[in-house]
Amino acid sequence: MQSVRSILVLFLATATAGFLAPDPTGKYNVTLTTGTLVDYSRNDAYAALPTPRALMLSVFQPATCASIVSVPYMPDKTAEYQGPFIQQSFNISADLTPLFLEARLPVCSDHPGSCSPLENRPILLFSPGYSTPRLYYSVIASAIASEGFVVITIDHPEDANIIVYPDGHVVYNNASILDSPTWNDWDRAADASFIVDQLSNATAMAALLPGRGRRAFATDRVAMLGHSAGGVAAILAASQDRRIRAAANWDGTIIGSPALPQISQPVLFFTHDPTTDASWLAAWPQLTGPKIVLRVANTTHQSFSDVPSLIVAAGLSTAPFADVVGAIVPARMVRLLTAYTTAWMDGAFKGREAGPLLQGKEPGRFPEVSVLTKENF
Ligand SMILES: *[C@@H]1O[C@H](CO)[C@@H](O)[C@H](O)[C@H]1NC(C)=O
Ligand SMILES: *[C@@H]1O[C@H](CO)[C@@H](O)[C@H](O)[C@H]1NC(C)=O
Ligand SMILES: *[C@@H]1O[C@H](CO)[C@@H](O)[C@H](O)[C@H]1NC(C)=O
Ligand SMILES: *[C@@H]1O[C@H](CO)[C@@H](O)[C@H](O)[C@H]1NC(C)=O
Ligand SMILES: CC(=O)N[C@H]1CO[C@H](CO)[C@@H](O)[C@@H]1O
Repeated sequence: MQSVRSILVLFLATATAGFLAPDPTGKYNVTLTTGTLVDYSRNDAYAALPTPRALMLSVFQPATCASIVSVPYMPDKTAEYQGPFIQQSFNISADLTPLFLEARLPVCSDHPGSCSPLENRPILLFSPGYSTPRLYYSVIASAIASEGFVVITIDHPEDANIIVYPDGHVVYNNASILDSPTWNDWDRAADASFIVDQLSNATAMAALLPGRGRRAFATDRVAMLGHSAGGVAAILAASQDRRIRAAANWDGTIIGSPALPQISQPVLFFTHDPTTDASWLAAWPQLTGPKIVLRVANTTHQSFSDVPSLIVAAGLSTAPFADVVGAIVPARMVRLLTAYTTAWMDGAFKGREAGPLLQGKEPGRFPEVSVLTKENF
């Protein structure tokens, strides 16, 4: 791993000015607003003291903007925590702290008058992997938002390994979540339902999105997706809340036995693996709507986050990290995740199951994607 060490030394020497994460790939610009929604009706099951569940959110809205600014990709406190955490978790010789400290995200300037978010767009909730902050999915969320969707990424308290709130206080992961046979996934699903409730609460939306005014969002086109445990949470949320009209699970094994009820909403699965996840096969009969399992060649479980995109944006190669992040070109991964996920959600909202891409009518567009199983459409 000498190569990684020398790359990082070079990186540290050159990256002090910061680097810009990739622009959103779609037809619109994207605004970013971060803030908190607090559910006073539910305490955190894993907080040491009774604490109402406080969800830290990033809201990405498609927009037309006069200018773009760059904002920190994550707070310094988060970056300084993530570097050593990832180094240890994946046993790599590189400490990625500088990568996270120097990364910046291109978003619309929120200067009044220079930016108009689009109205009446469908809304996608995004739930991260176990212990993973929502901030690791901002590039992907921007790409999806730039196709005309409002995307809301969620930090689930006591689950994300670190959450920094606007007032500066920090909440860390409580590993006893893993002692529960269903992890935190039902709490995550309840978080999603709470957010849908709040979307139709004009007061709550005015506090979360001050520039938007005192207006509720329509909740007739809401769906949920997520990575890993977040993908499982999306399915559970759809099972308990009919307002969530479709789900997408990016590489999330259903751990434990969450007693899945029948689910009629469309469910899309992405896997890095050449075989279909055994836990998905077990859940398959419960899914009575359109369902599909797609495999992406040359990926790993960690390909479904921004980390590979950041490595490339910093001018580095993902090759030394291929064991961890996969060999697929990160920009390609973002494009295909965006294309299939938005096609799936669009299909669900329009009442037909899928557009041409998912019906296999665009062969050659993404040859690295193969259909492992498909039913009911
Ligand atoms: C973790 O969760 C357990 C179970 O709810 C709780 O008893 C404990 O106090 C929590 N630990 C911390 C550090 O918050
Ligand atoms: C971590 O990586 C080093 C160097 O590649 C290796 O020697 C060691 O066995 C690894 N440790 C674990 C726990 O995998
Ligand atoms: C709407 O949001 C406000 C501010 O968060 C809150 O005080 C109020 O109770 C909410 N109303 C409903 C019906 O949930
Ligand atoms: C996977 O990566 C290898 C090596 O880079 C490449 O030759 C191959 O074409 C890729 N497979 C697909 C399906 O893209
Ligand atoms: C579609 C759109 O609004 N594109 C704009 C995004 O922002 C850049 C920089 O301000 C503009 O040049 C684009 O026209």
